[in-house]
Amino acid sequence: MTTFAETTATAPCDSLRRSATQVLLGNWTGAATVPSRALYPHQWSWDSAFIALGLRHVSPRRAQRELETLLSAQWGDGRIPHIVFNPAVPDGAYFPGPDFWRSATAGRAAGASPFIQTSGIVQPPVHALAAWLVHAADPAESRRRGFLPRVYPRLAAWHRYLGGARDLGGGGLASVVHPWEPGLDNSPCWDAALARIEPAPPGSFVRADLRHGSAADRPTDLDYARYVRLATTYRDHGYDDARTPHAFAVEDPSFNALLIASEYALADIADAIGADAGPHRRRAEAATAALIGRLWDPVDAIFHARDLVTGAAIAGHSVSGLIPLVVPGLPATIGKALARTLHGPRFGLGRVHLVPSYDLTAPEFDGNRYWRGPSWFNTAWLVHRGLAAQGEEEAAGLLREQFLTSAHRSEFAEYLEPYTGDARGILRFSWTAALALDLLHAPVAQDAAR
Ligand code: 9WN
Repeated sequence: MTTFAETTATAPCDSLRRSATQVLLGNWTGAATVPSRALYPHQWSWDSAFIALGLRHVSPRRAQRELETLLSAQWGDGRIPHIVFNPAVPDGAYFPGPDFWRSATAGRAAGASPFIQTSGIVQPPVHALAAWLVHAADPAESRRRGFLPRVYPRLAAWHRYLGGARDLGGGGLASVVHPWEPGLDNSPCWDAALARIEPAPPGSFVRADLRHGSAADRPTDLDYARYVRLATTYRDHGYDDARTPHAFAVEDPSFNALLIASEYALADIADAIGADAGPHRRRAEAATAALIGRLWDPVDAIFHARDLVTGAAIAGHSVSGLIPLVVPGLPATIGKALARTLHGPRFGLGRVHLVPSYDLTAPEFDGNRYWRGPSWFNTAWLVHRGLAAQGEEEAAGLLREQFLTSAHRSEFAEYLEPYTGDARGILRFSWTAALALDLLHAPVAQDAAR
């Protein structure tokens, strides 16, 4: 495997920094950044959090704006929608678009904006962590603009929604109700749960994604038919979590780990603005105990998602189960066990490119198809941050080096085939560029350890 220094003969850092910045400038719409001009021409929730982490090194002010644009589309019940639609983009450029979600009408009772069109589902809560790190990049500018006092109430409401209406299992964890919500859309972990869903009729929708990439790299038509059915049912119940008969309800390790890391960030934000940080720290501690109690598997040495419809743990080994490495205060025994799993045959750290999204040894592994095996840059960034926090500096350094090499060589690909490192999905993908800028800035995630 060639390294970052070898693939980029002269001034590798400058060249990478320049091209990553160009990607972000090219994908900026004036108020936010699209993940990709072609495939994803609107604003996505967890993308914007990752993008802000890179933008903070280019323009802290623009990073703040990125997050505040997203937060301006927050619903009255606290949810941050997973897509904020850009009205200037033609209908049909992305499916499912505003006509499908109908947020202003179907989401009215849940407090959706009458003016800003959004989806009705959510994505992982990386936002408070991103807001805190954006502030830390330039505290003086942040204070001058009153950034933290403005975003704090919205971020707190977002966490209250997840900890309240979304604690469907009643055990202190947030649930996801659609495979798009954990962000790892077609993970094999969801196969059994999705198989129970009656697909929407063929021909009742038209996919836009296949115009921009190879069908072999994307979810299947049958996956889409089930995604559409689940979203339709939620919409037709007013996006009301209590009223919707959720046929897909899962406690996902990564989603909850990010909520915990963000809850600690909210405590830091509260301290910085003179609010009471105590409730945030207590909630983070309670959620950590719930995460370990409900999802940790000491035999497999990984966190497994839990299917709330059957009540059973989902047996598959997904990168999601490693991301709790980012949880501040995770017991060291669990951190060490996760690091061993990462080096083992299922994830092959150092022997493949980055961290595969799914178990390399499983029959369902597919190195090309989206979240069924390919390595993604946002999960690599999270695992890198978690390893650094756990004191696993050598592994963190290796992953950082691989990240920068692959990001540059692949032209900021959306994801990679883990064995060859070949680019998959689309190129000039925003979070790949943003997180490369972030890793370029600091040799290891110095702010990861608490
Ligand atoms: C559905 C935007 C998003 C990411 C997700 C990724 C993909 C959308 C899609 O793109 O999902 O939300 O159309 O496939 O799976 O993680 O946020 O980049």
